Order: sequence, then structure tokens, then C-alpha cells
Amino acid sequence: MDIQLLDSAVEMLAPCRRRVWRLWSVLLSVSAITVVLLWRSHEEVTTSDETERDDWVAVRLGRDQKEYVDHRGVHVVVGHYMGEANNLQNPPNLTEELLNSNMFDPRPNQGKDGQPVVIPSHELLKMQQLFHINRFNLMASDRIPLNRSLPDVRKKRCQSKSVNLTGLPAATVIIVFHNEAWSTLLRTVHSVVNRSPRSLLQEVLLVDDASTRAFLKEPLDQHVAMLPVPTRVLRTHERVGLVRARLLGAREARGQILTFLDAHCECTVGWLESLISRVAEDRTRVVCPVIDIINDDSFAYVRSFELHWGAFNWELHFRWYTLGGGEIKRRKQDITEPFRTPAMAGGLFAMDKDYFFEIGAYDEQMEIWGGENLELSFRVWQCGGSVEIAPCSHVGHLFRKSSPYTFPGGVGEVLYSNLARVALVWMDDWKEFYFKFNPAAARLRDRQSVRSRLELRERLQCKSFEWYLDNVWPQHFMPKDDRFFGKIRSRESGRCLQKPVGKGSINQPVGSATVVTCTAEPNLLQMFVMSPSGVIMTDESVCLDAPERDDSARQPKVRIMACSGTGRQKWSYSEQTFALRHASSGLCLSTGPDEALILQACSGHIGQQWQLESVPWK
Ligand SMILES: [Mn+2]
Repeated sequence: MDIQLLDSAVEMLAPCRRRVWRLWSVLLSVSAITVVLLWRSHEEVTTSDETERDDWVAVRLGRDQKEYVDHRGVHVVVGHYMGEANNLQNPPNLTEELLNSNMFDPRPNQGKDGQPVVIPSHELLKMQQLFHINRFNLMASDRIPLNRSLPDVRKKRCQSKSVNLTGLPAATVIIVFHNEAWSTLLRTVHSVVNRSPRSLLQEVLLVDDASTRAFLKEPLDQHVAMLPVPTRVLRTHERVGLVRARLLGAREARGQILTFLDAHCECTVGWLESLISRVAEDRTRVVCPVIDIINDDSFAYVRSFELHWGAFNWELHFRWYTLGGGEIKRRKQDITEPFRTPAMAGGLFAMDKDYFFEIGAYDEQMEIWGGENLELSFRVWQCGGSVEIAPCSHVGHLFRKSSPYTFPGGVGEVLYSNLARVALVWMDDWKEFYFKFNPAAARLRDRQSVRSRLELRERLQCKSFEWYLDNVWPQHFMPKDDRFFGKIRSRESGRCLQKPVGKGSINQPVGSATVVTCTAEPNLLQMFVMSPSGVIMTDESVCLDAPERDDSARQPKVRIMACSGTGRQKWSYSEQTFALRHASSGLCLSTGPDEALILQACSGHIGQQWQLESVPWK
């Protein structure tokens, strides 16, 4: 409000005094920018000092970066479903006229080389209002040219490794959108056109899923007609959702390779050849790029980590977790080699067109968005294909903190129906585990007709979900018949081990291991899995750990931390003495002075006695 008043005061001043004001504001902005830049470069230095691994370190680590990346574990939420679809606390005055106007206003150097855009202070109010339209900084996006430059964020070995393009099949790039901003949509398209070898790019297909914005109609058709690569806009007559819109694009595609992108991406050099060459070698590979981060406030391009793969938690929400041990070892031999991933984020991947249809394309009964990435991941793996991440292919994706989309029928209903379908078709016994602990999905279970998908699974003679867990994701933290699943209760106090509620990042709960009052109803917070190799773990890939060295602290504290596959997270349990012994130190899990747990020399004392109470999970 103050800024607006100041602005109108300036307008009333005489021309010469206005010039003085302008000069002052220019000087002020310049110094503000300098301070920001100095602060940023300082932060970059301090952050990179804190880590030994350069793998996930961002090119430019902004303040917001912490929300996405940390030392280990899960840090990026690729799904948009975490946001309540229409949770506008102070709905700004967004008129139809404003929504339908294209405010694209490029300034030559804004966002250059992936740099952040700085909005001058007198425009902040307008900026905040516009933010609500797409849930990202539309004003910043609209100032960046469609062909902005980006850094080559690939590893040096990727940059020097040349891909032989001769004989490689060409791709149709399919981009589905619904009321996307002009600048983000077309920057996606221009980055594809500018940074793909022409011989590998057959065409671009834009699928408009019933957008209502005026500028996405005629003006879009006219713009794409001028592009040097054949580009078509396909339009659905009514809102059909991501899955059916992608299917429409896939059926129309003329290229041999389907490459799906979200409508707010930016491709970097080398992105396409690294994907296509893998599919050309083996048509059953589904290949994903490394997904970098376009900051939703500043539009800075931030390099993401390469040492994570995709998986899911007990609620079937997609997550990034630290790569499994075997893959890390294999990767050390050649960091440019693609690595397998249990699941894909879903927005960005390439696969052979014929293979896509042979293995059942998409489940057309899935509505709008969500769960289709797990469905495709399970199906590809269980039916003989593979899903992998190509580290030499980097594509930036605009991550938002909430979803701008409307979900007809409500976000929960749509998502849980889709996930119920995934569970019913692909997860065998583990569907019971999912429904047991996710009542919102269980309520929708009987409404799903999945016969045709089960027939598909039969026809393709796909493997079991147990095979998938054992072979594709051996580090998983799901319950299984060969392992304990249930509560860990102190025989001294009768209390139960509970997962911390404090979160080290968006998703992964880390903190002290504590015991609290046991709940009567099965409660996921108090459920733990103990694998045959002695790892005590729970949802979100966190494990019982004792990071303090035995000699430095007399009574090392026990913590719950990201599972690492190291010996420090191994325990053994004795049904005779009820002791939980920490393998690497030989000490025993003991109740401490308060709720927290510690390690102590094993004495058989009642404070070291634990009851492992199995809970049926299917
Ligand atoms: Mn997206």
C-alpha cells in the first residue's frame, strides 16, 4: 500500500523533480541488486563448503533452494497435489480481462544464462497479484525472452562425450497444457526448438486441454506457425485431464520416439540426444532426464542433484530418495551412464512410440492428474521394460508450492481414485496394505472398474509386485512376509517407538528416536519394519540410526535419519533377552532419562527390553 501511495505522489511532482526521483530510485535499485548479488555469491561459497559431494550442488544456490535440496534423502516434491487446489486465502482481484491478457514483455538481458529476475520494489504489489494466476511469478517470467540462454549444467564428461546422431530415430515432443502462461509455455517450446538437434526433432505437439485464456487460441496458432520445426496445436473439446490429453498427442505423433514434457520446462543443451540414444539401443527403456529447478519466484535455473532416484512412500506419493547402494557403485565407474529408477516423476520422459502402445499406453480411466506416473513405472518394470534416468540430460522444470489447477470433483477424490486403480491393478498383496492405512483411497476402492487393465497385465504376462520390490527396489521400506512389521514397545514403560514429527526437509521426518504412548488403532507413525539384514526403517525411507561415535559420547543418542544402507543402521534383535543391539557399536537400545533413546552397554536391564509386536498388514 505504501508503495502505491509513493508512486502516485511521484506522479504529481513537477517533471524536473520527477527526474531527480527517478535517478534516486535507479540508484536505490542498483545498490539493492548489488547487495543481493553479494549476498548470493557469499551464500554459494558457504554452502558448497558444507558438502563433500558436488553432485547435487546447484549452480546458483538461492535461499529457496533449501526447500528442494539437502544433503540426503527426499527433497523435491514433483507432484503438485500437495497444494489445496483452490486455497486462496486472500483472493486477489483477478478479472476476466486480466486473466485473458497476455502480459509478455521481454527485456533482452532478463533471466540471461538462467540468472534470477529481480523485480523493482515499486512493482512488487502488482507482482504479488499476478503471482496468483499461475502460482508462480508471472511478472518475472513475462520479462524473460522466449529464447533465453541457459548454462550447460552437465558434468564435464557428459559435455565431452559426443553422441553419434546418425541413424537415431526422431522424436515428437508432446506438451499438454491447461491455461498455461504464454511465456512459460512458449519458453518450453523455444528451448526444445533451440536445443534439440534438428535431425532428432520430428515435430512438436501442443495439446490444449480446454484452456479458456484468449491468448492460447488464435495467437498461439499464429505464433507456432512461424517456428522452424513443424508444430501443431491439438485441442480437446472439454477438459479431459493429463492422461487422456497425452494419449491424444501420442496417437497423433509422427515421430518414432514420444517425448513428454510439462508446459513449464526449459531444456538445456544435450537433453534430447541423451534420451533418444538410450531408447534407440533398447526400445523397452523409458528414459527420464535429470529434472533441474526453475525457481517459481525468480525463474533462476538451478541445477539439481544427480544422486537420487524416484520411488514412493506408504501413501503412494512420489518421492526422491538417495540412490540404492548397488546403483551408486555402478555409477562410480562412469558417471555419464544412465541409472535405473524404481519410479519416475512422470512429467518428463522419452519412450518408443510402438512400445508405449504395446504395453498399454495409459490407463484411460485415470482422471486429470496424479498416480499415472506410478502406474506407468510399475507397468514398465513388471512387464519387462525398465525406467532410467540419463544424467547427461538436464531439463529445468518450474516447481510450484501449490497447484493452480482446478480439479473437477476435488483434488482428493481424483488423486485417490487414480491411486486406488494403481494399487488394484499392480500391487497384489500390497494393495491391502495401502487401503488398510489410507482410508480415503479405500472408500473409492469398490467404485473402480479395472478389469481391462487386469486383462492387460495378464496378456503381457507381467511379473508380480513382490518381484518388483525385490529386484527393482531392494532398499524399499514396505512390509513383507520375510520381515517384521509392527510396533516396537518398551517393556519398561509400555510406550512405543514413534517416528519424529519434525521434518528435516519437506518430506523426510528426522530427529531423535523417542517413545510415546502407544495408540490403540494401528498408526503409521508407530509402525516400523525390520528387514532380515537388521535395518529398522519406516515410511519415507528413514531408519533407526546412531550417528554419534561411541567414544565421544558416553551415551550416544539414537536418531531417526535418512536410510543410508550403511552398517551404522544395522541392529539385531534377541527374542530371548528382548535386546535390540546396535551392530557396529555392540551397544544396546535403551530408554534414556526422558523420552529420548540412547545406546548403552548391554546389561539385560528392563530399560533395554523391547517387544516387537507384529501388526497384520494385508
Ligand atoms: Mn509441472
